[in-house]
Amino acid sequence: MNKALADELRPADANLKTHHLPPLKFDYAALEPWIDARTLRLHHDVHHRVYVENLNAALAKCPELRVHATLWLLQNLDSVPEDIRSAVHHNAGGHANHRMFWRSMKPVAVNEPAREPGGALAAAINRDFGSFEAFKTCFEEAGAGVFGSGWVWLARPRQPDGKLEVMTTGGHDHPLMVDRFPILVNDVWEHAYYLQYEYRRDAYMKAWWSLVDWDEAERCFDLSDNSAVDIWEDEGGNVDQPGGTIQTAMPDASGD
Ligand code: MN3
Repeated sequence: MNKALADELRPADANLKTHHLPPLKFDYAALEPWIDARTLRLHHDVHHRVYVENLNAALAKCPELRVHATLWLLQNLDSVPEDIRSAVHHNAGGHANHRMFWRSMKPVAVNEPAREPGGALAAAINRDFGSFEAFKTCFEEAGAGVFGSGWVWLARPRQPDGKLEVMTTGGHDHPLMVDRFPILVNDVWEHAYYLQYEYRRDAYMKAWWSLVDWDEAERCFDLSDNSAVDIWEDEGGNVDQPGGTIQTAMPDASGD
């Protein structure tokens, strides 16, 4: 989305901007058996919702920041007052990362063959990792090596012709905070897998390949250069329009 269109889509009173929990594109049970319905429901309806609510609560104290998307906030934390900086950092990151995580997956059709990337992304993976299998091993090892809570990403440096990289972030930090465009992400916080896989993060990560939406990853790869920087700054501002919140009767829980 270009800047002019993004501005046009903003609410007339920009100060009324509120962050919203985006609905899932699929049913809670649609990712079974790889991610079970209970895990998905709690993860989306409780964990992600709490990040959104806490972000809005923090920003209520600083209305001038309510014109900005989550990715802008994460890249401009110096502009956030110190008393809410930590809350904005954690919750804007939690919101932005989960939004991308849900879009990174889609249900598997009956008898669907194993998924692989295509197009320019497949060529870049082969060029920069040697093969798709080598990339997957690299990604799984990086995810297994995250100490505590964090995320594993396929990303690309924010420079012309930057090579693909596997990287990890702690907490809810985002690749753009270290000048990387994100292409694919997996959540390796325990809340993403513990109910189903217990301590076996490696089994969860291997199962997760079945769910990857490579069309979405290819879309992100196409955006991974500086000519698309406005789009990245607006992601999170205009994709979470009002009306997307799923009403649930889940008990309150902490963000973690
Ligand atoms: Mn999570």
